[in-house]
Amino acid sequence: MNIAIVCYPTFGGSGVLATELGIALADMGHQVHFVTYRQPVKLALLSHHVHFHEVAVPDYPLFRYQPYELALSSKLVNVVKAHKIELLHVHYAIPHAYAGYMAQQMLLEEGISIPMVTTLHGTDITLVGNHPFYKPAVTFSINNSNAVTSVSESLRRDTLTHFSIKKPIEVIPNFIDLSKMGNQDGPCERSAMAEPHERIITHVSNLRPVKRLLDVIDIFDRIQRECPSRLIIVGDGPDKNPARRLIEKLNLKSKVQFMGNSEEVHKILCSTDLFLLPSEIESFGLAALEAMACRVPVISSNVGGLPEVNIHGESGYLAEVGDIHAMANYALSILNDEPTLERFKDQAREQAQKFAIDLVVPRYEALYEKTLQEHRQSAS
Ligand code: GMT
Repeated sequence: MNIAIVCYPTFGGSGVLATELGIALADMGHQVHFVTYRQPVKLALLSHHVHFHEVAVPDYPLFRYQPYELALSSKLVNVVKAHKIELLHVHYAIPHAYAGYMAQQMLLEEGISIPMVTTLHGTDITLVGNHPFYKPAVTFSINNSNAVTSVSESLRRDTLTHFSIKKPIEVIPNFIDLSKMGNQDGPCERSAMAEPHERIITHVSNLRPVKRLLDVIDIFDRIQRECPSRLIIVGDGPDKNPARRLIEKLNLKSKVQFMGNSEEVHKILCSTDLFLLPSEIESFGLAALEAMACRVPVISSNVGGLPEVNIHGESGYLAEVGDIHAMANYALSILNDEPTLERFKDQAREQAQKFAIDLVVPRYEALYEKTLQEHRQSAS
């Protein structure tokens, strides 16, 4: 099948997931065309089956805001025609589903009819998409997609609660390639990050307020008072400076390391003992799944899709948003003794196996086939 995938190419769950999906589909023999404004960060290698088409938006003095949707939909029209694309798969509704719909309409004028699958990832529904500025366009784009998926049952419920949706939404969870994550070929460089007697705690995110980075620091502060440990923060974003100030205030500077954005998170996770994700909102928590795949137990909040990923008392623990006391206590109950930590590590990896790439990607493939078939039937 010739498939066009539209996604954000940056660090962030939806872009990472879309890229991994495209690579997996290409390995299965499909032709995959990524259409976005930059080569996705995880798309290191292009091949006979993986292609990248850049959406360029030329600047013009009249524009206060560059019309990205326009450029994207025009690019989609050109890519569909040039590469005989049979199906569009857009990740993150804003503005991708809207641009995809416009491309479909333009193509129809030329007698080309192709279906569009929209995957909802989280903030496109719970945070950004829910805003009255965007809501009518998001509702319209979802209702006019040929098929809609969400990455968790919780996100499906949120979508149906907040939007007037007339389409069925299929839950296809995010997935993980266990041969890449948690299957380190080289040695783990633990000694570069901590002393042998110290535990390593890690947080990975885009450091936006919804991730509650300050809670991460507070939880770590409580942990390190009872259990010698270091905190590694991977990612970049607006809460970095407020976090630095809190670290200074709590006198934790020598114990916390900022690593910036990394394409090799697995090299940090392989040395990690515990992962913290105390988010305010989280439709799935791909970062938690990546940690679990690397045998790292997770302490998270209990919001959104997190309880579907992190199982309380098995792969880690969950607590109410903002309950840093409970999160620190749960963390210490895992870290304080070696057999418990080892048990949680094994259980975390076991839980991650339920989201193995081989189990999930065929569900997308089956959905594409079903959507194509229905589309052909309705056209004839
Ligand atoms: O976490 C973010 O804000 C980034 C966002 C994205 O679009 O990359 O993540 C969302 O999609 C991920 C992949 O499906 C999910 O794992 C994240 O939970 C979700 N983020 C939120 O819901 C806040």
